[in-house]
Parts: sequence; structure tokens; C-alpha cells
Amino acid sequence: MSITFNRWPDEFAARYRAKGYWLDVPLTDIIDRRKDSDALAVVCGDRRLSYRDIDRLTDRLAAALARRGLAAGDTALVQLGNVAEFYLVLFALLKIGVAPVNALFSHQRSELNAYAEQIKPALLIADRHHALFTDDAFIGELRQLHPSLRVVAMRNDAAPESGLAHLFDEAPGYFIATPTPADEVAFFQLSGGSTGTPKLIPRTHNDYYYSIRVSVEVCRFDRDTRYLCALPAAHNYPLSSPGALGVFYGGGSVVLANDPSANVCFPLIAQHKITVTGLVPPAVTLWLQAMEQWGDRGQLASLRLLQVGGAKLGETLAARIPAELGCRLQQVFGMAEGLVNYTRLDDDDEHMFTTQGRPMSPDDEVWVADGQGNPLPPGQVGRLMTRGPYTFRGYYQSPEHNAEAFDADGFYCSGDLVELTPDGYLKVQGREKDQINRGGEKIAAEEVENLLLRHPHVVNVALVSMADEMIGEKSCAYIVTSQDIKPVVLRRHLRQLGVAEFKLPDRFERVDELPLTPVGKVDKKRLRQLIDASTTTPAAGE
Ligand code: AMP
Ligand code: DBH
Repeated sequence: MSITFNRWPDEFAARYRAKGYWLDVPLTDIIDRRKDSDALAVVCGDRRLSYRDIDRLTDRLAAALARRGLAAGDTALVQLGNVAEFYLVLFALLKIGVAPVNALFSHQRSELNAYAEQIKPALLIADRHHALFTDDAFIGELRQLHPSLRVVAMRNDAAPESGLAHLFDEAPGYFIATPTPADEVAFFQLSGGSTGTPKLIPRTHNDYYYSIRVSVEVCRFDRDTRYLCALPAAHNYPLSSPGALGVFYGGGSVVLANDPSANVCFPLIAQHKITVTGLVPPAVTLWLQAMEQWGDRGQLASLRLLQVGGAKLGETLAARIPAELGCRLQQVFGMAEGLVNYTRLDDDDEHMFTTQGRPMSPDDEVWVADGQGNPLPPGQVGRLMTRGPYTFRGYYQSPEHNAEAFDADGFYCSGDLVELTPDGYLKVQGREKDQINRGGEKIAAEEVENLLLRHPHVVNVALVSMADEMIGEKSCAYIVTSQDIKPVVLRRHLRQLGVAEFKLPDRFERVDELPLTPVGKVDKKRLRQLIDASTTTPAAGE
């Protein structure tokens, strides 16, 4: 049985095929085409896997899962960090047509339950090293809430016979890959979201594979590429822009890092002669600080390209990258929903430092809308509207939200406020969606508000962004409460509900009432002004 999702209209699908964008080839082709290669594909700590190893190990895992009854049309909830198994599990599942949601390692009970609720997984793969899975309590809860769950395999399991590792050890037997057809859902990508529940994005083999191939072309990844994956491996950016999948397509090597700190990354760059990596802006700031304090440029000598995306990169910071890190900068403005913009490797400084790139595909249709949905000329700021060969046509099982997020012609409104330059580059100027971008980590305001409202003393709440020098934006919760309540209590309340740590408000402001707009909605613009004024006003006497 195939997964129901919003498909591209036939005439678009026909065009994307005719142009050679959609090849009707599954994503498993990325490793299949190199299955006889002994070239180094993945480095994870002391572990090194060749392309041949990846193919063999994913065959084994796929066969073991198939023997346990998993088959095309099933879905899986996967939560793994930056470890080799992340890619092994992904390809093994693709080989048997099981579509995963790859949750971030920072996700907790609330997020995992929300994903499971939507996809009704038959399989759970997670890590005993995650706080949620040190014992079996949460697995029991998942099984109870989601009766679809039949098979559980844990990384680092103490009982070897029930663990994920064991599945790689079973005799492979006879195995032929059976991916889903290329125009069906390959896996679900996560949206940063702006609504109460985290949204899922169905990605097909055809559209995702195309986005990877174009990315590889634009970023010139090849066999000499040594890519450091320092952001969460499951995130769309380090997975596909061109990310690890782009590296595999090009035949290079991926080196996994636990986090993007200079402490962790600089030695790995030196040791593995890393040529390219992708960061979010706050990590760039940390790298520049580290370089000033104890950095030895020699450590970064092999680094040719630094991609920066996920949140807006300021011009000053941008210009410091080539000057102080000694490598080229590429700005990346992408979204798990599809559209990816890159500055090009041969762009001049002006484009490189002041724009967020231009769409990677000639068939990305991008325009800027005013408040009434009319197109605006270059130079004017408005809503980004887009559709194209790898931009989705609807969130999974979300008809109401989709009715708002798309216009009648199938253009997706990302909620970003942008300006187009006369030569087709984008400058991100703000955001209209109810989201906080905490240094690349997206927080849907409504999701956190709903969780706070579950506290008996919270009467009303609005979560807004506040400017932060270091990470761009942090979150501030304006709360109306029935009695005095300390921030620490509210943070504990959120942790008890099991929400990712990065979603906890950085600051709480107690108010008697929330300001309203003339139509009676909470006036978040006013709240943002209030918080920015209070954080930037010098104290009396200064
Ligand atoms: P998501 O929906 O979680 O995949 O997040 C995508 C969103 O991240 C975009 O819609 C933008 O709001 C933001 N974003 C990604 N890259 C950039 C960038 N280079 N500059 C500014 N915002 C970005
Ligand atoms: O922020 C993102 O989601 C993002 C950033 C850069 C992304 O999905 C991408 C590139 O593909």
C-alpha cells in the first residue's frame, strides 16, 4: 500500500520528467552505483566504511528487517545522532520501501509522539544513549499509544540479541532491494513549523534525488570532496544541500562530528583534510572566536569551502569568513519543504556577502507577493512564493494548513519575507510565519504556547523572538498568570511534557495582559518591539 500525499499535477510531473529532472530512479541508486567501490564513504570515530561496506551492511539490515515483516508502505520512526548507522538505516529502509521520519537527536517525548501519531510507525530505531531510551519506559509508552509499532531496534542495546547491531550480523540470505516507486514517498522530512503540531514533509525519490544532483553540480562535489557533517545529520541541509547524500553521489567521504564546536571540528578538519562543511551562523561566530584565541590557520588549511545557512548570515560576519578562515563562503538558503538557493562558487564578493543566493534549478519558480498576493518588482520586500521540481505540494495529512500555505496555483508560501535582486538573487529580510529561528533551530511559537497553556496557572501566553547578538534570535515568552510563578517552574513544566531543550523560552516576561491588534489578535510585533527596547535600552545613568 502506498502512502497518500499531495502529488504534483500530471502536467508538471511530465515536464520534470521530460527535462530529465525526475529520472524514475530510487534514492538507493546513490549507493548502488558505487557498490563495488572501495573508496572511503563514511568516517565515524574509529569506524571507516567504504561504499562497498555501505551496500553490504544495508543489504544485511534491510534483509533482517524484511524478515521481521517490514515491507513497502510501512513507516519508521528513527532517532539517531551523527553516527554511521544514521546513513545505514536510511538506505536499508529505502531498500525495502519503508519510509522513515528521521527525528533530530534533540527531540524528546513530545516531538516523537507527535511524529508517531502522524505516521503510525511499524518500526522504531533509536539509541540507548539518548536520555529517553536509557530504560524501556518510553518504548512501552510508544507501543501503548501507537499499536502500529511492531519492531524495535536500539543502538547501544545492552542485550545484544535485541539490538540494532545484531541486525547487521544476521546471515543476509537472499535479498533483492524493493524500494517504493520513484514517484512515491521515500521518507518524511521535518518542517521547522509554525503551527501547534510539528509538520511532516513527504519527499519522493524523484524530487529529492534531483535536489541532490543539482546541489552536487552547483557546489562541485566530487571524489575529492571530504565533507564534515557537523550539524544534525537528519537535517535537510547537511543531508541534501548537497550534504552527505551529495557527497555519496559524488563519490567523496563524509566525516561525522558530534557537534559544530571549533573544539571538535578543527582537529577533525586537520586530521581528515576536510575540504568543505556546512554551518549555521552562530557556529561561524564561534569558529572565528576560536581562530582569534587559539586557532592555528594550519588546522584549516585543507578547507576550501564553508557553507552557511539555516538562518540569516550578517554581512559583516560573512566578509570575515574568507579573510579570517582562509576559505570561500557559500550562502545557502534552503528549506526542508524544497527550494534551495545557493550563492555560486564564482560569485563576486557583493553577491557572496549580501545575498542568500539564487534558486539552484532553472525550473524553480520564485516570485515575491505583496499582502494581496500580487507580484512585487525586484527591490521590494514581500512574501516568498515558490514551486518547482523538488518543492513539495503539501504537508502530510494537513489539509487545513495546506489551504493556507499554498496559493491556488500550487505555489508554497514559506513565510519568509524576501527581496529579489534584478539579477534573480534573494535577500532574506524577515519572516511572517509565527516562528523563532534560534540560530538555525526553528521553534513554532504555537507549539510552545500550547504546552505552556497546559500549566494550571498560565492564563495566556505569546512566544516571540528577541534579538541576540550571538545566535541572532532567542525566544521570549510573555505570560499572563493567575499567580506569581517563577521561570524555573515553567521550564520544569515544559521539560516534564518532554519537549526539545532548544524550545524552552530563553526569557519569561510576566504581564497583566497581552496587547491586541485592532482585529483582536495578539500583537506580536508590539511584543517584539517591547522586548528589543528593554534589552537594548541602556540602564539609567549610563
Ligand atoms: P525548515 O522549514 O525548518 O526547513 O526551515 C527553513 C527556513 O529556515 C526558511 O524558510 C527560512 O526561514 C530559514 N532559513 C534557512 N536558510 C536561511 C538563510 N540562509 N537565511 C535566512 N533564513 C534561512
Ligand atoms: O534551514 C533549513 O531548513 C535549510 C537550510 C539550508 C535547508 O533545509 C537546506 C539548506 O536544505
